[in-house]
Amino acid sequence: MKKATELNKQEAAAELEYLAAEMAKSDIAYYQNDAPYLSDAEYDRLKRRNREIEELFPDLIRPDSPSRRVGAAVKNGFSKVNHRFPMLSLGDVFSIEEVEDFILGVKRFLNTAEDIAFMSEPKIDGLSFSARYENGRFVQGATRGDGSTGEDITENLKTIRQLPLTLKNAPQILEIRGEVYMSKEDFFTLNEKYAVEGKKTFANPRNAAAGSLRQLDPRITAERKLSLFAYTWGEVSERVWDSQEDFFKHLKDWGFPVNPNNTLCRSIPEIEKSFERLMEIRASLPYDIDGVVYKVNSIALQERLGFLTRTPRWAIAHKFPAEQALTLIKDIRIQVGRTGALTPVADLEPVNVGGVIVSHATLHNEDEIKRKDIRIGDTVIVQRAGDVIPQVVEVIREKRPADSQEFEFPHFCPICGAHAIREEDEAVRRCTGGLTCPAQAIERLIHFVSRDAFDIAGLGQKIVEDFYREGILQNPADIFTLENRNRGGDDLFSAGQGLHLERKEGWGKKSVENLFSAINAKRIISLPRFIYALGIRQVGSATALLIAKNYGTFEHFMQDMVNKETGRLVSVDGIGAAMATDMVEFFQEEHNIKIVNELLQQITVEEYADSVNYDSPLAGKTVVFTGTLQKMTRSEAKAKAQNLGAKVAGSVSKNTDYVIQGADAGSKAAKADELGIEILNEDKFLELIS
Ligand code: 0OW
Repeated sequence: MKKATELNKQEAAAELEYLAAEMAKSDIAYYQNDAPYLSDAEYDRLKRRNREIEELFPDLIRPDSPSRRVGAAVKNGFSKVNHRFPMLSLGDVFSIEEVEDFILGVKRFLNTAEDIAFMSEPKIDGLSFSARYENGRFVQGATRGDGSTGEDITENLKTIRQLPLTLKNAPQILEIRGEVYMSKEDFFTLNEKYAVEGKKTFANPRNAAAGSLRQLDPRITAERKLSLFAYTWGEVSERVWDSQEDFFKHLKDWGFPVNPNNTLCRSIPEIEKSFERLMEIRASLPYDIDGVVYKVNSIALQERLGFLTRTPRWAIAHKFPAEQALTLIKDIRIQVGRTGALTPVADLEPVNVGGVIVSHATLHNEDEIKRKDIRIGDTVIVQRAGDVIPQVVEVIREKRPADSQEFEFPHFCPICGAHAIREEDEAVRRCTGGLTCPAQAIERLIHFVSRDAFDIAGLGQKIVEDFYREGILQNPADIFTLENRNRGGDDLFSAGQGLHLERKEGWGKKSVENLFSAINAKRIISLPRFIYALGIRQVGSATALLIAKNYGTFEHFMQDMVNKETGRLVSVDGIGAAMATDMVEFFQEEHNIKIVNELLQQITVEEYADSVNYDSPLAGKTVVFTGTLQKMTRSEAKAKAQNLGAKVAGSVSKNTDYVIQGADAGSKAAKADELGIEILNEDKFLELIS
């Protein structure tokens, strides 16, 4: 074998091509069939030879070279990636009956009685990723984030040997999605190493994988052993597969690891069998799974079924039963949330539940405590289902100490002392202190900076509590004036009064600067996030998304709320009258308006990109369907109308705008005639929505 220094350019290029092919072959053999084609020593020898030649001929470095896998460290924070197609989540079910309901729902939506094939896939408990390839080369990697926007982890994904850097015979644009995970063995080894080094260990493989993938320095990611399975796609210039099963074949041809337990099921018994089998082998699998994902196999049917707000209608996650354990209740505390709700929490004797140490469990509310008669000193069964917070299932009466007392639920707020009252129809007891209650103000601030809201790194619970108690942060608007106030404002005379955080205990110039740059990085925010961040009662991130979709801008939304205009709001499927009342009430409070207006001075709330296109002839209209449609089912038609901003009503009334009449129309058409409401036949409807 010639020395690298003796090679000419042509020989070097040829040998680099050979080395890349050998190492890629070895990667695929190792990861797909668990049959290493080369020993680690031989693989490392090829890698070394490859690096030697590349150092002599840097312009010959190939895109699929292993030396491309470890890049430079990212500076401060990841840049954002907007997903062309949202990275969806999955609805959860916990029993085979619910799976049957799901399948019935699919059949009903498609108005078919024939059996539908489903792909059954182990639900890998890791971190979702997206890998974008252009002209067969890996160009960008991203995390799921909030489903619409993720973090750019291109450099980190490259360090995972199982991720092909180049693809043969792939569509010009191809986005592959899947799950990055850390195997149980690699997790155990890493934690052992960290324990010996006195470093913080990870609670479970998923946290270890997430922590490793979201490292700013890819060299650290490279040290952690990460793996991946591919299981779906995002943007694709030409979809060359027509089923999930066919897609898995393409994935394997391209060199992606595909889970060997994926199974095509043609009936409910087969689905049930696949679930039982995965439950049996779960403990012996080299990676964590927390359930089974069932997907309609045919892509054509998937496209007809479409999506709900955040989840597909054609897939469901069947979660494994929760893990349980016995332990002791040492104390019962009352937490006060940002809406003033008093939530009882049990402090437990720490116990291992399904591999995770649990030391707190929620007791939900006072009715739950009474119903289960839970007392301090009781021995109880606790259970943990996935990442849901642990809960107390029941008390073991025989182990109750003789002197145990019933728990008295307080009628005053333990934080501010204000009276805590229960509305007659509510299970929850709320503090009446409002924003003067520190707990609510603090919880509101913590919610405001949390991951699905402003996601301000560096403003964690402890800092928010400190800054609140010291009067540095009283409400969300104060976050964005912090830097200015730290300096002492712009006008000279107040300069002396600056906060000078850098002089505070535990702070320095650098950490204060990092905090300000983290805050400044979030002065532009998406509309759903901003609405969610306000912490309006009952408005979670899914509802915030619906509002964004239907209002397009914050001003539109706020205007209607201030004017108590709830027409558009209640016309949105998924927003009820009670929710609308809470939203209107929020904007009737002067204090909230003041904070919102101060915030809008400091930040920019983006217009919602794909809000309901208001030029669609159905936007804001109320439609009623009657009779049988020929070209699609009633459910498909309803979903299409809703996606165009229409409200679909069940019966004809004076505020119906259109009646869409299929074959054999009934009384609704007659009523429409009577009220002079426009009647469209199916073709006219299709014309309108195309
Ligand atoms: N965790 C998984 C898994 C899977 C996507 C496609 C459309 C919606 C879900 O193993 N095997 N298949 C999918 O299919 N998703 C999965 O995980 C998702 C990602 C985010 C939430 C779920 O964990």
